[in-house]
Order: sequence, then C-alpha cells, then structure tokens
Amino acid sequence: MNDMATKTSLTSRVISQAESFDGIRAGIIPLNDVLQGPSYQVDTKGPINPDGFDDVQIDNWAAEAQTVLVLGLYHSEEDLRLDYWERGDTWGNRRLREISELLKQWLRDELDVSAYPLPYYVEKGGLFLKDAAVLSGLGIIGKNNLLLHPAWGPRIRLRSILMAGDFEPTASLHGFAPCETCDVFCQKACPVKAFPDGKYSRPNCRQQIDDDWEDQVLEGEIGETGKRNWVVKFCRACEFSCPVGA
Ligand code: B12
Repeated sequence: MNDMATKTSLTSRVISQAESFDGIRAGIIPLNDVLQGPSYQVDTKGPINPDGFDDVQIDNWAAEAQTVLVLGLYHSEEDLRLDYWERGDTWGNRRLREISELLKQWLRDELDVSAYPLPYYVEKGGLFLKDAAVLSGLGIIGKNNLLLHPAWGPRIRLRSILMAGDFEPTASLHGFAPCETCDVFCQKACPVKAFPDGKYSRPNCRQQIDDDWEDQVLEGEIGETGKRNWVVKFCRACEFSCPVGA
C-alpha cells in the first residue's frame, strides 16, 4: 500500500473502533490545526472547579503524539443523568474517560500506537474541544455557541486523546448550516440572557453555572452513608431548545 492508503486505512480502523462504543462518534485531526483554532486566540483564563475531575495535570505532551482523536458522546434528553455532576464528575465524562482508557489499550495492542488521553480542562493540559470537534468533522458551531452534531444537535459531550503515528484526518463538514434558517430558540431560551447582542457572553453564562453549583440536590445514588449523593444539574436551556437532533 502507498503512504496515503496506509494513513487512510489506519484512520478508518481507529474511527470504527471508537464508534463501536454505544453513542460515540469520533474524528481525527492534527494537533497543530487544533492549536491554531479560534479559541486559542482568546484570553480564557478562568477559574476551574477546584474539587472537580480527578484528571491529572499534564505539563508536557508527548512530542511524538501529533494527532488528536476527538470523541463525542451522545447526551440524550432521555438520559439526563449523563450530565449530572455526582461524586466529582459527570456520568457522561466518567464514561468518556473509561472509553478513552479502553481505546488507549486497543491502540497499543492492535496497532502498536501510543495514546495519551487528555484532561478535560485546558488549564490541566487539555484542548479546546469544540475547536477540535469542528475541525475533525463532528459538527459545526451553532448560534448557541455549542457544537452541533448533524444527528444529535448540541446533545453531545467531548473528550480527546493524543496519538502517535501517521493518520489521515477526517474531513470537516460541508453543507450543514442549520442555524442560518433558524429562529434562534437557543438564545431566546437562555435564563440569564447570555446572548445580549446575539453573541455568547461568557460572564453571563458563568453566573448561571455558578448558581447551578449552589443549587445541588439530593438526587444521586445511595452513598456510603445510606443517604443519596448530592447532584449538580447544569443548565442546558440553550441545548434542549435547539431543534437540531430534538
Ligand atoms: C470553561 C468552559 C465553560 C465555561 C465558559 C464557557 C465558554 N464558552 O467560554 C462555562 C462554565 C460558562 C461553561 C458553560 C457551558 N458549557 Co462548557 N466548557 C468549558 C470548557 C472547559 C472550555 C471552553 C472554553 O473556554 N472555550 C474557549 C472560548 C474562547 O470559546 P467559546 O467562547 O466557546 O467560543 C469559541 C468556539 O465557538 C470557536 N469557534 C466558533 N466558530 C468556530 C469555527 C471553527 C471552524 C472552529 C475551529 C472553532 C470555532 O471559536 C470561539 C472563540 O472565538 C469546555 C471543555 C474544553 N476543554 O473545551 C467545556 C464545554 C465547551 N462546555 C460544554 C457545555 C455542554 C456547557 C454548558 C451547556 C453547560 C453544561 N450543561 O455542561 C454551558 C453552555 C455554554 C455555551 N452555550 O457555550 C461542552 C460543549 C459540548 C457541545 N455540544 O458543544 C464542553 C465541550 C465540555 C464537554 N463536556 O463536552 N463552560
């Protein structure tokens, strides 16, 4: 096989393996392309949740790992719990971390490829995941400032893995522009008016998420103490009002 064909078949093997997990869609994109994405042009130093995600800090990425595998997990409205924060993580992110570990092992055992699952927070060594997702063809950025997947709309959560090896990137999406003809239900649905002039306002949205943290409810699993765990239910108004994938 020539070089190009090898790269393409490597990519399709990895994508089909990733997508063999229930509710997963995947894309592949060079790390450099992600690092040149629009989110990296913005100053985003923000507070990170101090007791959140037991992701370890990654100070230096492995130099040979120049390709990003982007994972998207469907967060159906039928399974609200996936987005609930309980015992230090959301159920969806926990699932994504589990799948990342399984893929890492598979990449090593089947393809002899080294893989490095990345943390969630950019401050801990993660990537801006929406940029990575758009560039690898998982969707587009909608007027709610979220990644819209063609079938699931914004009801998807992301995570990434760095890989060593030579992969053909997956193509970005063309001809998918649902917001162009939409009545921006997302922006109208926002309880804190986080789109004052049609553009996403991070401070406004942040206020809502901070309030969600304050409003924890005892609706989790029965914990060690015999009582239910505290749960944070994050606002999803701009997500659930989106007609794409509803
Ligand atoms: C910090 C953070 C927050 C902060 C600040 C958010 C912000 N956007 O600034 C707060 C706490 C407020 C927040 C809120 C929410 N978040 Co948040 N958040 C993050 C985090 C950790 C980093 C995001 C960030 O700082 N981006 C940088 C800023 C500058 O980007 P931005 O304002 O979003 O806009 C950029 C993109 O839109 C991009 N872009 C626009 N067009 C195009 C086109 C192309 C071609 C490309 C490449 C890029 C691109 O450029 C813009 C900058 O110029 C990510 C996880 C991660 N590691 O990426 C999750 C993440 C973005 N959040 C997510 C979610 C779901 C939410 C909430 C719905 C709450 C919830 N239920 O979880 C709300 C919704 C906010 C909204 N409508 O955008 C999901 C989004 C999934 C999706 N479908 O898009 C992510 C990816 C986490 C995950 N679990 O998957 N979040």
